[in-house]
Amino acid sequence: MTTARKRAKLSAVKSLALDPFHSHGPLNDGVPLYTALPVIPDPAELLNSIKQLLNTKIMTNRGPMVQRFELGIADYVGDRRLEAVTCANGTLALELVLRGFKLKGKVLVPPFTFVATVNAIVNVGLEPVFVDIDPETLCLSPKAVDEALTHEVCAVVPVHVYGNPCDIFYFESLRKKGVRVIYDSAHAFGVKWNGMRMGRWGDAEVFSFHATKILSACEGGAVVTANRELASAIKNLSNFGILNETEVDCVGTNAKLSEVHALFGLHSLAHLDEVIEHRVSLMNAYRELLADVKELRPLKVAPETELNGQYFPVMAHSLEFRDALYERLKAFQVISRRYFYPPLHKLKPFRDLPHGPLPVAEDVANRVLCLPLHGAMQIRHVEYVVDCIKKILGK
Ligand code: T4K
Repeated sequence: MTTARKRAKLSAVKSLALDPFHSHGPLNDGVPLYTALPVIPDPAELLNSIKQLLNTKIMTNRGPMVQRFELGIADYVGDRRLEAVTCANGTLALELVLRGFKLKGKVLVPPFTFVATVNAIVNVGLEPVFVDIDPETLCLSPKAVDEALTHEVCAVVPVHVYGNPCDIFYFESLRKKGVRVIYDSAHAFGVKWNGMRMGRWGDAEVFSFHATKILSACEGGAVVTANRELASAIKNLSNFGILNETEVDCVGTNAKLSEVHALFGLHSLAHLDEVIEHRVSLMNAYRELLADVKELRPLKVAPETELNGQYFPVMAHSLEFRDALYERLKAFQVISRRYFYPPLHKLKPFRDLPHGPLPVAEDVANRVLCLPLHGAMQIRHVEYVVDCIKKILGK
């Protein structure tokens, strides 16, 4: 190896070791406060389980860990009718639901969501139609959905944005009209609505277990449904469409979750209630401390909703103000995120899709800011962020 290459390799290793992305020490270490940080289960317990798993030599193909994780997910959601099927990630899980229903035509979807929601629709050959959101819930607006419904619409993909539930009553009524309702519940694992956990609504709900999600498998996702036929179709599609050694049922893909990811997920699930409790306490601290900061308005939460503390969004009064705050917070090592800006209909791959007026989604995307909220934070970190905001605002 040449000296220059050796030096380059060494500096790459050093920068990895110093990368604050991979550590979350106290603020006085100069480590930035990120909006999200993975929830890591107890490393000693996890490593011990991984050792045992390695001895079994069963690494994938719907092994015992995947099956235990699926039972654990369905059990946590808490409705005996439900089955959970895991996938390699939430995006693939959504794609497989759409494929499992053999849908054709248009799918109504909000433009105020993560790009994965609409990627999944396009990837399976369906036609997304952006529909505006409600200014209070930030989820799909029932009125706008009603206006966009035509005989070509085969499904709707409402997103529980930041874990805030969509108008469940409205979407349940839509199913009776023959429209498939598939919730993108990527942010909503563990959220309760009227005392019931998300996962039981619509034709299916799709969760993400990405590293930054409240329930993490590093990467992973799941479909939760009471429709056994759909569950079985998804298992088949995610395993190449294989029926048995000599028969293939359909053109499938490989969307299986590995045993190691499932094991990580099981360890995370065991501590989920504590994680939610802690994050909700941080969320409440933000609400209290920001009460006199009139320039930023936290999201309204309906009395029937118990959030999981996945994100803490605030609304500013203008794009200019939001962006200035976002930039200036960086100087204090506070890395907030503008989830979801720009709205999807402004992004290159989707710009030319036909859609009606989307004033609420545009306005919200222009003004929203997600403040740091993750399990490694303590109340003092919330106080720090709010102090920084007050300093910037000259309070
Ligand atoms: N539907 C919705 C509504 C979604 O929000 C998502 C995913 C999906 C569907 C699709 O689910 P998956 O296919 O992902 O299962 C992140 C996540 O990658 C993405 O999963 C998530 N939504 C989205 C809202 O956020 P980015 O591009 O913002 O991630 P990134 O890499 O900037 O990470 C955010 C912060 O997290 C960083 O500042 C530091 C921290 N981080 C991140 C990773 C990956 C860590 O500390 N360690 C890590 O390993 O998308």
